[in-house]
Amino acid sequence: MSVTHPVSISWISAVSIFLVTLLSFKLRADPLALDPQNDAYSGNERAFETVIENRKAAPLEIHLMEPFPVTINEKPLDAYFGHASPDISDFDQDGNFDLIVGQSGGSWVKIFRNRGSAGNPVFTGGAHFRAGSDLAVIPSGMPVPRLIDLNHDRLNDLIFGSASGEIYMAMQNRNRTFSKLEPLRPIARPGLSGSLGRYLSLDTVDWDGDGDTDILVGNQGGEIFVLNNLTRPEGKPTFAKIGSLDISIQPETSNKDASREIFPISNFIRYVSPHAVDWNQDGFMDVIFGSSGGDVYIAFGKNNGPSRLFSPAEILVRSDRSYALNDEVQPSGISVQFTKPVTCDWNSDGVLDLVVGDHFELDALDAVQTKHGFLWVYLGSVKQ
Ligand SMILES: [Ca+2]
Ligand SMILES: [Ca+2]
Ligand SMILES: [Ca+2]
Ligand SMILES: [Ca+2]
Repeated sequence: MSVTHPVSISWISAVSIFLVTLLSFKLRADPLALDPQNDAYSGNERAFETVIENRKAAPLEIHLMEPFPVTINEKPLDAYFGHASPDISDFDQDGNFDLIVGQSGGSWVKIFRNRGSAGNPVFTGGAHFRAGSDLAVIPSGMPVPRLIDLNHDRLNDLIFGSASGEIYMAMQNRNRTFSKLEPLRPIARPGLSGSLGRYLSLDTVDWDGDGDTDILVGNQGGEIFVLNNLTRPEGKPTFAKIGSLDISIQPETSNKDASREIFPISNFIRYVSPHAVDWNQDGFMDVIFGSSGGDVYIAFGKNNGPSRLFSPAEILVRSDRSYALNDEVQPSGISVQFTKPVTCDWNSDGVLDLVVGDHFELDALDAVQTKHGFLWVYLGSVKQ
C-alpha cells in the first residue's frame, strides 16, 4: 500500500499555486496570452518557458545586394495581371525549395518546381495548383499562398489569403492530391471580432513556440492578426484569433523640427503583408511586411514568447527597389505597389535572402497586359 507523505502534498500544492499565479499573471499582463483550457493539446505555457530561454545573440547586420528577378525558362516570372505573391517552400519534398506563386489574373496559384540544386535554384515551367478535380481558383481573387501542415498528418496543406477576407484551405490527401478548397474560419475569442478584414495576406510561423504552426494575417487596414493553431493531430483545422500585433512606425519627414512621435502602422500602411522571420539572427522573431505603397518594412523583435514587442518599423526596401537601411543600390526607375516579402536562403550561403513579389502597371510593356507582378531576389550579405 502506498502512503503519500503530507509534506509532499503541501509541496505539490505550493508549486501548483505558484504556477497558477504565474499563469494568471501572464494572462492578465498579456493580451496575446493563451487560454490553456482552450489550448490543452499544444501546451503553450511550457513552450513559452522554453522560448523565453532562447537568449539573445548579437544581431547580424545584413546588407542587401542589387536585386535580380526570379526567372522561369530564363525569362522573368511575370504574374498574370500582377499581384505576384510568393511562398518559397519545398512543395514536392525533394529537399530543394519550390515556388508557389499567387497571381491576380484568373485568381490562380502556380507551382514552379525547383529543378536546380542547393545554391542554384532553376525553375522551368509551372503548373496551376489543383484542388479536388479542378484548378484551384480562389474565390474573390488575389490569392496569397502558404504551405502548412494544418492537421499534423505530415502532409503539407495549402492556405490562401483572399480579397474578400476569407482564408481558404486545401488539404493534402495521402495520394498527394489536394481536396477542394474550403474556408478556414478562425474561432472568435470573447470580446474579439472574428472578422479579419479584407485583402488578406498571410504567413505561417510558430508564433508562441509550442511546436505547431500559427498564422499571421495582414489586411487592407494595416492590421496584423495572430491565429493560434488549436488543431489536434489529424483533426479538423482549428485556429483562434487571439489578438493583433502592436507594431509602430515613426513617419519619415523632411521637417527636422517635426515631432518624432510614433504611431500604429495602421495609421499609415495599407494592404500589409506580414512575414515572420528572425532576419538578424538574434534569437528574436522579426516581422517584415510589404504594403500597397510598395515599401517593404522591418520591425525587429525585442523579445520572445506570446507577447512580443517590436522596435518601430523601418524601411528595408523602398518601392523603387532602392534601400533605406543601406544605400547601395540605385533606384530602378519603376515604383511598385502591393509588395509581398518572404525570405529564404536562395543561394545556400547560410545568410537569409529577401524575395519580394510586387505589382505594377505599365502602358506599353506589351499590347495586352498592362498589369504585371515580378519576384525580386535580394541576396543578403553579413557586414563584418
Ligand atoms: Ca522541392
Ligand atoms: Ca496536413
Ligand atoms: Ca531578430
Ligand atoms: Ca543567402
